[in-house]
Amino acid sequence: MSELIKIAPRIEESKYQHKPVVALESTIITHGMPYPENVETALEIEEIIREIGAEPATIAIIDGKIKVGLSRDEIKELAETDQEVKKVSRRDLAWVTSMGKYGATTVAGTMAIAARAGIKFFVTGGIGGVHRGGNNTFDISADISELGRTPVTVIAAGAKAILDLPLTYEKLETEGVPVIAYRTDEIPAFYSRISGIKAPIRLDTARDIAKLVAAQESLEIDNGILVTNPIPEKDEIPADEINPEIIRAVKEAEDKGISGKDITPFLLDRIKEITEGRSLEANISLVKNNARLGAEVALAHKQFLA
Ligand code: PSU
Ligand code: MN
Repeated sequence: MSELIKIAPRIEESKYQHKPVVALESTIITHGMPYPENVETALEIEEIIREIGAEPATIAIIDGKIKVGLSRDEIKELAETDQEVKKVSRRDLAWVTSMGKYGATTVAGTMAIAARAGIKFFVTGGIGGVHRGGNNTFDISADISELGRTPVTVIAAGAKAILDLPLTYEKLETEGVPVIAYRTDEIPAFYSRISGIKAPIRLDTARDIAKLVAAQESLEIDNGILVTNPIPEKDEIPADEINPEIIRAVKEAEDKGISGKDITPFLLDRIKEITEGRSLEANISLVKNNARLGAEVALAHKQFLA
């Protein structure tokens, strides 16, 4: 493996002992949530994964080295450093490592590294997708093409509601990505449990999801799988409440000329302000919920290993 990738000894040890490892991204820490909720949440989701019996591996770039399995101190360092921390997608990996900079990996960036480190499961909040108006701007997250090319199973609360969800799921279909909805007939929409989009595949147990992952492996279909897990009911923001706020934030981004990789962090932050923190609470709740399911699936997958 590349000398630019440093795998923590506890992760190597877990792999050696066939203990399941669950990857975690770091853009959600540096660009997705404010301080100190970002650090608290990052550490809490690691705990949730450990309690279920899997090993968490948060991935980020520190001083030009890609670290798989950050320590608690490194997670704090990433959130607290005075250095600029780049948002790192697949295209940025070579640049940020070669310049010796700090970087937080997105879903696409994390998947690319997880696959190289032999990690098969990855938990996040929501994936990127086709932005609203993306049919004109071509702003389609690299998360989509990564799912189309890298064999990692991503557990998320769906694509983020700030996106054009129907177009996002069309693209995922084109990329050949199995999209599973957990215990629901509709794909969830991040802050809310429903999207109006019928789930292509509904599965009701972690075991059935793990079995699908094993079948995909057996067939050597080497692209990603997306598991969508609805936010817990008590923390849901119903679609008709959050949608007008999203439309407002998208309009503001347009007026300010914000585009490219800055748009997702801008929208998440504005929606948090507009909803007076309610969207942040929802985001924290859904990531924890995904951590639980992701660890359960990773554990269940063990029984299907040849
Ligand atoms: N999900 C969250 N918060 C986030 C993100 C996802 O709950 O901050 C990040 C992920 O890292 C995702 C990225 O990969 O936003 C998508 O950005 P873009 O649309 O620029 O590809
Ligand atoms: Mn983009």
